[in-house]
Amino acid sequence: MAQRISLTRYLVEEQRVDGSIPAQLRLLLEVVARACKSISQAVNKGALGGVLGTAESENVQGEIQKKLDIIANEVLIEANEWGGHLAAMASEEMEGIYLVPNRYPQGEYLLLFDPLDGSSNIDVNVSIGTIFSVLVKPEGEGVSEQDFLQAGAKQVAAGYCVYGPQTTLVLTVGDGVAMFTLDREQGSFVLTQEKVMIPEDTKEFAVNMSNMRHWAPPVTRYIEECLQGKDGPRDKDFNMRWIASMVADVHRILTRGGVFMYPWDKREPEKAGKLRLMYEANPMSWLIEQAGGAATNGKQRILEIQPDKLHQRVSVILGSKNEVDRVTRYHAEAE
Ligand code: AHM
Ligand code: MG
Repeated sequence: MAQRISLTRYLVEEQRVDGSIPAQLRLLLEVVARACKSISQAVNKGALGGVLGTAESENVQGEIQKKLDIIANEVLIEANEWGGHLAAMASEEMEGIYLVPNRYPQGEYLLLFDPLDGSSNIDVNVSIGTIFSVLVKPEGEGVSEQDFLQAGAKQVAAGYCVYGPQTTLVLTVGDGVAMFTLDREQGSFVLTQEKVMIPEDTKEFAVNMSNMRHWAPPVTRYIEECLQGKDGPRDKDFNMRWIASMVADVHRILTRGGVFMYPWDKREPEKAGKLRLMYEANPMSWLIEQAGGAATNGKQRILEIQPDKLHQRVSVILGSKNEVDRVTRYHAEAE
């Protein structure tokens, strides 16, 4: 039987052989994975665990929180605050940053997460996930929100865990993308794919089509051409998928290619997009680039955007390189 490589062993070897990660970062990633395991348990229990439904609260973006949004946020904080590897955390579900309490040692890393992505899918038993991103705290005393405002290109680790028919953890530390499947009997994540690569071309797009009439012309042009299929300029038929969980849509793209878009739309023109730069777009964009794909906001590489606030939103186009390049070119041509 082929040897099974656990997440722990993978990380130790990344540390030892490739030198991609220091020991503190390895510890941090193991703790995040442990938290994901525990969120996965809660997700699995569903109605039996009393975790479905809405909580009586709103998050900072004015969205109604689900019970699982809050549970997942607490699990991640409790798991990560005592280990000594972190200086602070930031979450889609919390208004300000969370400082590691004084009673624990302070580390040099900053952890950002969307604890439960795809919240609208929780109650209907469709795949959801956790997305995370790790930055290094800049030199200097204390830690402030400003320390988090670093471009995605500065990430030192990023990943997500998708809670679907299987629980899969997908990770990059800048040395390609690796996927780990949760073995529930052993209670450990096992390496099931390494050096994941996305095909450069695709015939599959993912976008919420019900927003089409609100998009900017370059996005409409791209989708209209896809819809014309063999009879149009693209000369091939396209397929559409939309799970409404970014984790699940990105996971499909990492597995078989495709293009994912959540573009700006004119209903709320002052908002750059729906998705959040720091918790969703940055980690996913780095994973996609590490797998040979591309990610832009239509005009600029997402990883190069300099954030000016923690909960900043962004327009997202990511996936198979040639398609992302095409949508980006349509934006340039429209200018
Ligand atoms: P959430 O973080 O509040 O769950 O929102 C993000 C989700 C993404 O996972 C997904 O791509 C998108 O919102 C779905 O939006 P829509 O409801 O327009 O289909
Ligand atoms: Mg969310």
